[in-house]
Amino acid sequence: MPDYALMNQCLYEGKAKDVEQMTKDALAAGRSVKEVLEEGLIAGMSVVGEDFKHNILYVPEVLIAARAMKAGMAVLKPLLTAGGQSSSTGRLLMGTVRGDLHDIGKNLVCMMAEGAGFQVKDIGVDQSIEKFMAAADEFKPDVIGMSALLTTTMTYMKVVVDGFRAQGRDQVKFAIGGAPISQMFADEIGADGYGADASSAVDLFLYLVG
Ligand code: B1M
Repeated sequence: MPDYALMNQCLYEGKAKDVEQMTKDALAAGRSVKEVLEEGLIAGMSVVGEDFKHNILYVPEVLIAARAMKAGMAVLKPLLTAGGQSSSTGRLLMGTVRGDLHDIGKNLVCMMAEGAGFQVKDIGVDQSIEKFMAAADEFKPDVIGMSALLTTTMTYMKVVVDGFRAQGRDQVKFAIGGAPISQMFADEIGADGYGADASSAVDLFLYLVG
């Protein structure tokens, strides 16, 4: 059994190389991607989040922990995206909304959607409605997924949904997610659904492309 407590501690301390190696070792020991992701990486990041909230950790330390998390995710990426070669399930445009720089959760959603066969265009963080619209014009997505981690940026999701609807672009579906997002908020802003985590986000995308 991998020592997930140690892996969480290494992530907390931002030891990217150790996290990367432990992720490889856990997979080599036959542990599932889901287990390694949830118990090794996400669990470590939750402790970071708690200590960040209580001013035990500050932005620089959290950034370093995020880098370690990404090192582990890079090992998992080929496995999470495997099986998506046909890319015929649907087209997904993903971005984190304006003012928000958090991208770890969004990246996971993108990887898992790719693994489910979606063609994914990730436009990155801090994206304005103009950027979503320009990318949608070019990529012609079935679903637009938006991520927000801050209570101050989640309201921008409504700006994007309203902007598309105001132009009569009703055929594209909107899926939203991120730590402060709920189904109630999705209903409130007229989004087509909410994903609590990356795998329920993919279930939602599949449902939306019907
Ligand atoms: Co920030 N941060 N942060 N941060 N940060 C939070 C979000 C916070 C909750 C921490 C805390 O106080 N406990 C808090 C927000 C409080 C609030 O708004 N109520 C916070 C704050 C305050 C801030 C700053 C304002 C701090 C400051 O500067 N004083 C600042 C804002 C910067 C900005 O964006 N403008 C800031 C900065 C940062 C870093 C840059 C240091 C770093 C981000 C690095 C990066 O992403 N590249 C960071 C981090 C790492 C966090 C925490 C610790 C971890 C987030 C994370 O990656 N989690 C976070 C604490 C927390 O969330 N508990 C925190 C792991 C990830 C797998 O989970 O992102 O939730 P998550 O994604 C999940 C689901 O939410 C869902 O699926 C994912 C996988 O299961 N999901 C979707 C996400 N997006 C989806 C989209 C979908 C569907 C599902 O679309 C359909």
